[in-house]
Amino acid sequence: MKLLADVDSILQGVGVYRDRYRGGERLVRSPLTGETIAQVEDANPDSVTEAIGQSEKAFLAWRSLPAPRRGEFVRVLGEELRAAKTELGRLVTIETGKILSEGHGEVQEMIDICDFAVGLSRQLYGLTIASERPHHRMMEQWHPLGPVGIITAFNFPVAVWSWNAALALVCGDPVIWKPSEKTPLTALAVEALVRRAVERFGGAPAGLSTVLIGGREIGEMLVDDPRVPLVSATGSTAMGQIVGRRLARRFARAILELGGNNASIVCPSADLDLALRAIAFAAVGTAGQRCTSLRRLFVHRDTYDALVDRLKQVYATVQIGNPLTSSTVLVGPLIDGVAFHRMQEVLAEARKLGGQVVGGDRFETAPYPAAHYVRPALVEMPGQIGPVLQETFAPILYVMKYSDFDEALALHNAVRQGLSSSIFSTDVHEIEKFLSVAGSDCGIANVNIGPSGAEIGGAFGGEKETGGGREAGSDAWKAYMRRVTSTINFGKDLPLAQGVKFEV
Ligand code: UN1
Repeated sequence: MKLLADVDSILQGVGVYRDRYRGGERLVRSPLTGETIAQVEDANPDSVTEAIGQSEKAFLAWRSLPAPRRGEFVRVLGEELRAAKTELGRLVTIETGKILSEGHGEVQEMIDICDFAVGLSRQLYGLTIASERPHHRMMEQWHPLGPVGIITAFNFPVAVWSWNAALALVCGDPVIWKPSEKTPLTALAVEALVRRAVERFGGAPAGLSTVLIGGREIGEMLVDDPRVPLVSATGSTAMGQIVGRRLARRFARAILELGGNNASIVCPSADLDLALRAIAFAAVGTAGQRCTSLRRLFVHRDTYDALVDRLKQVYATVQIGNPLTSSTVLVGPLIDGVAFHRMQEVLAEARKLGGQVVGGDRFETAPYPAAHYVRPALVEMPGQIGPVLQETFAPILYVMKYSDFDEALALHNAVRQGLSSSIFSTDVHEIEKFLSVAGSDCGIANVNIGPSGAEIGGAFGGEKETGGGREAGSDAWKAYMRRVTSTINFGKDLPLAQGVKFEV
């Protein structure tokens, strides 16, 4: 009952209309207690088609607004997010189960990308290129692309939307968002904040930013609609394989951010105090439900016992529970029972293959039988086999011993995913090798921090089965625009490139 009132007051506070979260057919549960906290209505196929049509119309108006003016809209949105950070962060916690500082951190990530995008709105630079022909000039321009479909996962229910939306909006593209069916409330809260920003900004076209609640069918409609030139999708590799193929069929663009199986290497020279804290945050933080969570740990045999003993202490003492009722909790629940059962299956498989498992059991002292709290699992594995090769969205850390750095590096790269990675070392040879062409094959390679918790300034994404997409910082904006290369002749002759002669 208390949670229900909490949710109601947050949603009312940010301006969500009550009929958006009461009386619908889709039940929304909080993983904190397992109780139903709202009932939302799915968008129907007609409304999806209509929303895409509106978005297409909005594009024609929005693309003609100067980019810095579009940046002004994102600035206003950032202000709305700042003002609502406390409530929205709490709602993230209620809907995903992550601890409050991470819930608030997620909203901070939204604010940060808005700030980044505002600056970017004056920096959508094209190049001027030297032409080989006399009295000619070459240049490129970046133009808006069209409506952008955004499909997001439950674990970062609002930040991942904002990485895409803030960039897309300054780039001149309307956005259509299908949030995870597990986390529609945070999306509705963001929808209301966008509406406030639209009202304050004045002059934004209708349909600039749309939220479509529902299941896979809605995502499929976005993926298949020729009016949507780009879809950014975050989720499992299995999902990405379907989305990527379907987009390719109609030559649409994809930004895919899929599974990670992130590893760290702990070298003999590592600062173990620092490594221990970094590993704990990356492996048990967010209950192992980040795509950047640490899942594989390679520890040098000289350091192995010392580090693993201390890790076991952390695993035995880390506080698990409802983050709303205790400020010292560091590990919240898993998202649902499916995730819990999958974790148990995978641990059973690991045991069968010789894995020594500490933890991983259901955390029963929490007074919520319908919720799924677990002790994070530390699994000493005899090798990189079986479940170590796959991503399980749960707090399972596989630990493996190594003797030779090159062997550890080879094992590090010998998985199909390529999102994030890190090394703990103070040896410049090892560090530089890890970052070199022959080093980590991931999109993110860190030194003396864990693989998770990236800032928005860098491009976020990974290689191989992670899908290759890049979002947020650096030049990720280019994916949301189309490039036009122009050659301009300001002379009176017509010299042809490559010295071709063609006299008529
Ligand atoms: C995700 O789990 O999908 O780097 C994104 C991180 C966060 C984003 C994770 N900034 O861990």
